[in-house]
Amino acid sequence: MTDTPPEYSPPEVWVWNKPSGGSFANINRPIAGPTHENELPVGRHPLQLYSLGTPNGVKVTIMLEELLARGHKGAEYDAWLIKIGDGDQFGSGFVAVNPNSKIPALMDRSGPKPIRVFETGAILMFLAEKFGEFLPTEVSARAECLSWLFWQMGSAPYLGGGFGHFYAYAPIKIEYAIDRFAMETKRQLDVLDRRLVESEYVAGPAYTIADIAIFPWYGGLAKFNSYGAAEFLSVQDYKNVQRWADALLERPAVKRGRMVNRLSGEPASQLHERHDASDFETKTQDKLVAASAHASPGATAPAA
Ligand SMILES: N[C@@H](CCC(=O)N[C@@H](CS)C(=O)NCC(=O)O)C(=O)O
Repeated sequence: MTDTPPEYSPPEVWVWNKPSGGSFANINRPIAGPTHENELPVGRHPLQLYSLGTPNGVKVTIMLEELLARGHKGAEYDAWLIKIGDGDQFGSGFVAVNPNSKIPALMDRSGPKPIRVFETGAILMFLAEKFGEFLPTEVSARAECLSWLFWQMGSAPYLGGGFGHFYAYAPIKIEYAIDRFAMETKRQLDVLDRRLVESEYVAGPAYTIADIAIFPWYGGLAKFNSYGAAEFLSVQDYKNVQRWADALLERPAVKRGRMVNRLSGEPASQLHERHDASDFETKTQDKLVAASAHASPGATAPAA
C-alpha cells in the first residue's frame, strides 16, 4: 500500500515559515553563511581536515590514508570532527573554509599561506596533483579518470539527496518520488556495473581518485545496505560492482579511511578524531571506553 501525499498548491512566492519535516530537517535552511562564531582547531600536521564519516567525508580520509601508505609524509593530517546534526558546519571558522557549509573541508597549511579546499572532487584532485598519485598523467587515461570523478559528483546527489532522502528520511513515503529516484539509482548502478565488466577499476587498469570518490557511495549501497535499501534495489545483481567493492575493501587504507570521524557502528571501527597514525591502535571507541572504565570504574564512555 502506498501513502498518497496531501494535495499541495505552491503559493506565488515560497517563504520559509515551517520546518520541512523528516530526518535532518533541523539543519536545513534556505540561507547560507554562519549562524555563530566558532574558531576551528588547528593541529600539528600540514593538512587539517574538518569532516564526518559520511560517504563524502570518507572519500578524503581514504585518499589521505592511501597517500600515507605510499610513503608521502606530507599527507599527515589531523581529522577534526564536525557534527553536522549539531550545526557545526555553520560556525564562522568552518564557513571560512567552506562557504557552502558542507563537510568535508580541507586546509593545507604546508606552505607560507594556508590554502582552503572544499568540494570532494576538488579536494581529491588537489591532493592527487600535490602528491602526484592516483590521477594518471597520460592524456587519455587522465580524461577517463576525471570523467568518472565528475560522474560521481553529478550522480551521487540523485542517490543520496534523491533516493536515500525519499526512501529513508522523508516524513511520508511518496511513490512517485521513490520510483523516480530508485529508477535513476538502479540505472547508475548499471552504468557502473557495465563499466566494471570491461575494466578492473573504474577509470582503467589502475586504482585512481575515481574509485576513491565512487566507492563510499556505490560500494556503500552494494556492501553496507545504505538506507536499508539493499534488498529493495537488488544490489546483489550488480556482480561487477560487488567484485570491485570487495577488492577495495581489502585495501588497508580503505579500512583505515572508513574508520576516521565515524560516529556509528562497532566501537572498534570508530576513530572519532585522528591526530596520529597510532590513533588507529589506541584511540578507537572500544579502547577509549575500556581505558576510561579502567581509570574510573563505574564510568561508561569518554567524551567524544
Ligand atoms: N558536493 C559536496 C557534498 C558534501 C555534502 O553534501 N556533505 C554533507 C554530508 S555527506 C553535509 O555536510 N551536509 C550538511 C548540511 O547539508 O548542512 C562534496 O562533494 O563535497
